[in-house]
Amino acid sequence: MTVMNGSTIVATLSFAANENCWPCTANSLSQTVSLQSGISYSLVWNTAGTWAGEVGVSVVNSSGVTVYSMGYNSQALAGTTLSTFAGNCAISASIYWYSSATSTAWLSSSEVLSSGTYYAAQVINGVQSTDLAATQITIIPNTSVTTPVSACDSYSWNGTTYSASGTYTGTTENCVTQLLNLTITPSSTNTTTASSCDSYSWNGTTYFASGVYTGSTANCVTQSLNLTITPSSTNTTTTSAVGTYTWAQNGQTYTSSGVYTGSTVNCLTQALNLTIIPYSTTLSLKVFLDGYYQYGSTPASMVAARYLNLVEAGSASPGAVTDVDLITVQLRSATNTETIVHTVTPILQTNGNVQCVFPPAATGNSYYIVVDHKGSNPLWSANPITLTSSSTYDFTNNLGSAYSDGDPSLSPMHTIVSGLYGIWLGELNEDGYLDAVDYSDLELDIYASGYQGLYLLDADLNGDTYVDASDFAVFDSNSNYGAYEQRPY
Ligand SMILES: [Ca+2]
Ligand SMILES: [Ca+2]
Repeated sequence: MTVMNGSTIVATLSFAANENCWPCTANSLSQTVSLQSGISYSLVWNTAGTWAGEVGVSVVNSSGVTVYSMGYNSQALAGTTLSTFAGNCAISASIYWYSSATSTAWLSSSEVLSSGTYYAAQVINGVQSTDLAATQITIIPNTSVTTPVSACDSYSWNGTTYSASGTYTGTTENCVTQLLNLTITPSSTNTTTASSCDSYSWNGTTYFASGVYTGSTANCVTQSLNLTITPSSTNTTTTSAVGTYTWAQNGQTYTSSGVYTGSTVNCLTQALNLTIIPYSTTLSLKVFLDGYYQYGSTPASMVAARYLNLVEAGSASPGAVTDVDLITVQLRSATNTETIVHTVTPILQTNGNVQCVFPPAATGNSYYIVVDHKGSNPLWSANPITLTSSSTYDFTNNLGSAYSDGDPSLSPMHTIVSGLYGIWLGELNEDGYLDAVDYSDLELDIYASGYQGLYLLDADLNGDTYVDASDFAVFDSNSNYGAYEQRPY
């Protein structure tokens, strides 16, 4: 057999003749043929011999791979090209490392290299290059980069979810290993309980209703607000007191009227609507005007003269149906009767009562009580009276209650009916005497009443709103007595 490159015999495969065996496996010939890469070769069986099954062929490449096989009993193929091969065998390259340029033994593949110069040779198909390449080896120590991470409950890294704190190892690239220093913190809630009136501000938000509100989360702790809102309300206590008032709610003492605010508990504010009644000296008088007496009344009563006049005059606020008229009550010094210490102008009531309120300084002092009406002489108390904070004085049931200068011909008060005494009415010109001189004033009022429609006239001596002949009857009777002001000096 020959290995041909075209028509050129590259190699001749020969075998010893006359081998008489069957099969002759014990007499196999193995022959290596070197081929040039990049060129095709043909294996040619030139001439057959005597025996039908005289030869078998196996072609094995340098890598040990059988690339052609022909069994025995193939004599018919004699004289033919058995196979064509390409010389470009598969390259199997590797690097051998040497510790020096002159070393003949390469280093074991398990040799641990250190930084320095090594020499490398390439081996292809078992053929080593003749040159050794000096190669600078730099050993890079393994390093790691640790990434600290804090997470709530769990953390995913490189496709893995971690739920516990710890240090985890990730990939290594270029001698750098990634490490994860993981801190896992369980999520939790920090609840703040608050109660407020009307509204509550929390973390910049104002809430107006009760409820549970969620705030910000930091370090795996979520803030929560359990809020109770109560509407504000006020409980007002209304009361009055004389002089001062001490509010038990707060222990404070007040001396003037007003609305005061006390403490607030559970959104309920206490308030005090206080009326302070000033300290005073009260004198409860009883006095009658003779002309106004309603004959036969029981108990004795007077005409509501001022009220009736105001009603007749069309006043929208005529006062009370028990109002008789305004009178003047003076407190005069007991030692100097010309000195008027206090004066009030109360409204006389139909039953004769009249409330006089003097300043508190009047209490404890002694005064003459002087009562005057627009149609009468002043009526003096018989003696100075020492006032208390609440005094009474009755002119109506006792003649001796009025001052008398001792004139036996003139009683200081008019006996209206038995046991009932009153002020003489009819002194109209303010000269101190109730007499005929006053008649001209009466006539003027009769004219004013009848022709001018005027009311509240001084000469309405019986309180029926008009000044006419019926008032003259009172005047005529009283003027005959010649009443005058009886007073001490
Ligand atoms: Ca007079
Ligand atoms: Ca009258």
